Amino acid sequence: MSNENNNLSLYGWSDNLFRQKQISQFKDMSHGRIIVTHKTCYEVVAEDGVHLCELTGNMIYGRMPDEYPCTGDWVIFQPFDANKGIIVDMLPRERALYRKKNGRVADRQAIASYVDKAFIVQSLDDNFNVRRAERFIAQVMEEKIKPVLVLNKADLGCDRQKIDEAIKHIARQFPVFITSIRQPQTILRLRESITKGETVVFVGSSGVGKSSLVNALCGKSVLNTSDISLSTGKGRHTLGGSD
Ligand SMILES: Nc1nc2c(ncn2[C@@H]2O[C@H](COP(=O)(O)OP(=O)(O)OP(=O)(O)O)[C@@H](O)[C@H]2O)c(=O)[nH]1
Ligand SMILES: [Mg+2]
Repeated sequence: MSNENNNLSLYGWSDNLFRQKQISQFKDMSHGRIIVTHKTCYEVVAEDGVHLCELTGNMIYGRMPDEYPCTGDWVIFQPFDANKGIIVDMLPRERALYRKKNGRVADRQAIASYVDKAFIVQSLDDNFNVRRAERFIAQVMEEKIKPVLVLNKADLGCDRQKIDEAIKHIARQFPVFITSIRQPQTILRLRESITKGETVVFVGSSGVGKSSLVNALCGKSVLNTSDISLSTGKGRHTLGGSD
């Protein structure tokens, strides 16, 4: 049998995932990828469009907080009505990022999975901190996700020589991009580093420009930035693929 889901391959569907699905008792149902996580439901992109899905009882009870589906997970669902569904199974998760709630490992929550690259964003002001960047790099590498350092707000007039010196040990091993949403050529270079079908996430402190960078990369406003509202975007996680 072969995998013929051409459009989902843009979202990362692979022969390996196809084989994993064949092992599930629900292998004859639809599959798709979670693209947005709401409080009690999920938006799942499937071959025939996006379905708003809830979890079946089996998917809710007896699970640890980090075992609940998250954005990026591949799931099997039973479609019903137009564009609705019930998630009945989840394919084994790989390359995930987690967040510790209340600083406790036992309370950790998955925030994104099947991530290929993590753009670790800092802004070139007080936020710039080499040790923090190193910690993020170590964390994403543990999950076999490729780290990329993005130093944003280059237009603020930083001391480039000092910055280059501070990060040279990182730049020897990993890609580093110096960006500004006000300098289109820096955004172009960042975009060229993302390949088709790849899943990338943006991580970093609030206000460093993650949403602005995603918007600049997409060439349109897909996420709110703090200029517009401080409270929007809750429950959504920035998970950008290329297209
Ligand atoms: N000068 C300058 N400002 C920028 C740049 N990128 C983003 N900003 C501004 O920084 C502020 C925060 O940007 P956001 O994109 O909302 O930051 P964020 O990282 O998404 O923040 P959270 O969503 O809170 O995590 C906004 O006012 C942006 O306009 C840049 O390259 N240069
Ligand atoms: Mg944001």
